Amino acid sequence: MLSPKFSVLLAVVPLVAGHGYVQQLTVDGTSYSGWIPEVDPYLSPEPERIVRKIPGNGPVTDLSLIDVQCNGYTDGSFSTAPAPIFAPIAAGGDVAFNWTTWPDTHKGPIITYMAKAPSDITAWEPGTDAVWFKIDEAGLEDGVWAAPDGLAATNSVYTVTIPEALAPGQYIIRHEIIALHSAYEYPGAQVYPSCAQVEVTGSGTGTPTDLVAFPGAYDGDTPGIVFDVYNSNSTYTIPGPAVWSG
Ligand SMILES: *[C@@H]1O[C@H](CO)[C@@H](O)[C@H](O)[C@H]1NC(C)=O
Ligand SMILES: *[C@@H]1O[C@H](CO)[C@@H](O)[C@H](O)[C@H]1NC(C)=O
Ligand SMILES: [Cu+2]
Repeated sequence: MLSPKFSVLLAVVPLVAGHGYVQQLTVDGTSYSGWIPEVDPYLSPEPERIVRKIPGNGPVTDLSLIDVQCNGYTDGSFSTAPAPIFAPIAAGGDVAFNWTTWPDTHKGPIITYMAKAPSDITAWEPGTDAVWFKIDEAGLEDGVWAAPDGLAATNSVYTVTIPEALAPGQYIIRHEIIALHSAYEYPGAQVYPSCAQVEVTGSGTGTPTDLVAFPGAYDGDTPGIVFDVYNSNSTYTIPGPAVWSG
């Protein structure tokens, strides 16, 4: 049985074909499926993923909405519903995000944040609290964009290292591509966020700084949100705070 909402999404998907999402993750060497929006909602029972649900393969452009946090939803309204499970990872370990084929036109940065759950991550929604710190970023280097150029060189897989100094606990990893092909004005930049749930082990005691909120971190005045991507001989300022590396 399709809800009215899914009927609408199915009607819209062909028009927005050519975007993307994280289809698979490798966390400390173990492979997990992402939330597959074309398949998973229609399976019974619904599969349990470490990734918070996304409504489809499209972007978020109104950066004031909660949708910019995880591109997620709960029944009937967009939100950030927790996923039922999480993946273990040792601090210093790698998370590899395997994106669906990324469109050539969608040039932009790849940015990764984390946020520490105060208790059970399978019940935590950060809302608009400033809890997110940046652990990785890649933008424009010598004319080469993180997306799609960097991804094309790595089979669409982007790998992030969890800072060795990070304190143990349960975290959301918010990984995103921002596509800039329409970013000459706001709204225009297309944010494709994906939220994975992990439990970090180790003996780190580092305290992340520069915490930001989603929504909140980005708006039309944030450097790197409005940008003329067709002028490839310009320098690009990656949005958001400095990277915390421990
Ligand atoms: C990415 O995930 C897809 C779907 O699971 C898989 O077919 C593909 O081999 C993966 N790519 C890499 C480089 O692991
Ligand atoms: C970019 O512009 C500068 C200044 O006009 C020029 O010196 C440089 O060679 C250009 N770089 C590229 C990659 O076109
Ligand atoms: Cu697109």
